[in-house]
Amino acid sequence: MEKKKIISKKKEINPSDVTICDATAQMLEKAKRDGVETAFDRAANMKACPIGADSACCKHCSMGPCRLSSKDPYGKVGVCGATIDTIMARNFARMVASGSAAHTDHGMSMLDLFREVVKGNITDYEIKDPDKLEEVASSIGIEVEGREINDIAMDLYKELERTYTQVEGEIPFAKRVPEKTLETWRKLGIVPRGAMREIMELMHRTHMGVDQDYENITTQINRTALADGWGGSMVATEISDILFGTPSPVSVEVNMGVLKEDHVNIIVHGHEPNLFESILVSVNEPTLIDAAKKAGAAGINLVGMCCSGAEMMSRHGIPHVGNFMSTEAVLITGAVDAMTVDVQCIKQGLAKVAECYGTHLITTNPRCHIEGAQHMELDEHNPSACTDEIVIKAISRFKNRTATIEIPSIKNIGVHGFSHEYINYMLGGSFRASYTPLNDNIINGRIRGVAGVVGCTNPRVKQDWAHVELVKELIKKDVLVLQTGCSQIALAKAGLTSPEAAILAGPGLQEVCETVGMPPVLGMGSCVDNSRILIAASAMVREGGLGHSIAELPVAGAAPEWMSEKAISIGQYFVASGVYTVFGVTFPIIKETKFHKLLFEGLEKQGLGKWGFSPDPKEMARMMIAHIDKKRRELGIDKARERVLMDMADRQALEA
Ligand code: NFS
Ligand code: SF4
Repeated sequence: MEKKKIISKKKEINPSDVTICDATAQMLEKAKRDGVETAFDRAANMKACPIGADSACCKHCSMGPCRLSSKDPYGKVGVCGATIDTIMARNFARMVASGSAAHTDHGMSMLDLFREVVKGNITDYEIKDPDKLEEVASSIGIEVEGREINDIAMDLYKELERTYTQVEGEIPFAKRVPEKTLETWRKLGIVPRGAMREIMELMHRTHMGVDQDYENITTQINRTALADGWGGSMVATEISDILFGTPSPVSVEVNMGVLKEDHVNIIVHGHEPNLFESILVSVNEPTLIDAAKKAGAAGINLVGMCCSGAEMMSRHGIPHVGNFMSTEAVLITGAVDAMTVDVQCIKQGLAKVAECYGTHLITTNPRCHIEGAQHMELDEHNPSACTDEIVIKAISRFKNRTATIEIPSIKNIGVHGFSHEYINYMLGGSFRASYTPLNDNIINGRIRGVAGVVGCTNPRVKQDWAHVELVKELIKKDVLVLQTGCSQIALAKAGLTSPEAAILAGPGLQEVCETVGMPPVLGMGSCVDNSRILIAASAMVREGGLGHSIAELPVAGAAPEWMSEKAISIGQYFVASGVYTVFGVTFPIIKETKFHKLLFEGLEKQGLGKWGFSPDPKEMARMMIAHIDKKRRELGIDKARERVLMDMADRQALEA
């Protein structure tokens, strides 16, 4: 019998269907001509596993793997007897453990660097922001008055090390948590000890045959997530500010048009700012600039990508070339001479694309090698050995460029770098820096509430679309938006990070933006910088008038195009901190199960926040605004808003 040959035809993508980023779409067209494949193509040809998407399978032991049914979740249990709630909670827990591990390990690398700088063993970096050092130190009870910077720094190091190693008792930054929120955590037993201990315990408890009560697993999920948000992530942000400077607003160019055909183009993509800081020194080295010119280049052009790019644009105004779903696309320009990557969100697919265009793809961190990429390790004791070499490689590729070059001529200018310190200063003025004006504007109703919109882009969603639609809707309804990471870049490309974008805001928010001269969307940096949002929220509580815990504030969070385990950990620490947090794309839990009800309703009853889900950004905005309005009602400030809006309508009618 003759077998019929089945030729599976590859699905072709239509670039304008998969992204609203015109530069990325242009590059996907070029990719077709060049015969190059990207994650967009692979997503179209890889059907997501429906059982995995619902988290209805377990492979924690070899009696399985066990598959349960999403249609009839309580119809079956695993070979060991594990129920659907146990299986989903364990899977979710491990996402949190991994995400929390990524952020805390990043934070620990920054802290290692800080220790060696303070001890004098590393001399290429220094304490750039002693004010921030003192502020962080005194926030956790370290005496700063009349003391040497180095002594304060050493004490700070010793304290912050506990964020990781603390065996019993609370991590240092628990001192920054609003009292009532902390009380709730203490009652629930979720104040984190050191991250190493929390992550270890969560991995232990989710091993086959240990914790088989989804409620009890969730307790440790919360504790581990909080060790990320108020632990590792916060350490990463604060130490990076101390070493490299606290951001303040700066005008920056974003998008692929920041590449320059006549320059040696170097992209830094990743998460840890130390390599980026050092390569910034290398590209300004006169001998290397000379070498570039000798090779026929007009100069060296250093640009950032993804999260470390978001930090560098906030701190130094370095141009930013794009977010997560543009990392392959940018190589297709043919104009990138070298791309360095360190850790996190680095697609293995980059190696293939880089090879097609002769771009040097260089890994620099011992934790992340990629088959097919060159590994050049960064040693902080002698960083220029690595970063100079990267520049030299890029120059040699420039000299021998063979790829056809096409750079989308799109650049968007916006203002970025709103640290919580700056928001304090900006709204309060230099004489009386405080959050009072923000709280006042919320209480009087000009600003309806505050939303954090953050997180990845994902080829399962039209790139940037959900971010942009959601944020437009929020600001239109007078919600001030705080942003980080890939989401911030999506809005920057859509032009919403410029002060002129205030005209897209509702009348109340518009008035505040125009008075202060700020955009309606405030970019705060990378994903670890979500900790800045936690601090801003705590400052709002302390300022008074908006309740006593984060859970009482008229705020909400969202990650409309999330993809990583880190995003789940972030979502969970916002929820545990008291924030209603809405995710898009898909949610890895079956609806109408007990575990789902706990995350989406139960946690709020315990005094924490809760999860929400919708793949539709308009619906997401509606859910967030409904929550904000509910909080306003509970605070008794709902009437003020009606009055202020009426006033404004009257004034506009008069002016007309
Ligand atoms: Ni954060 Fe997602 Fe990655 Fe940064 Fe971008 S994808 S969770 S935003 S680069 S970490
Ligand atoms: Fe199956 Fe239980 Fe083993 Fe998981 S732990 S694979 S549910 S037998």
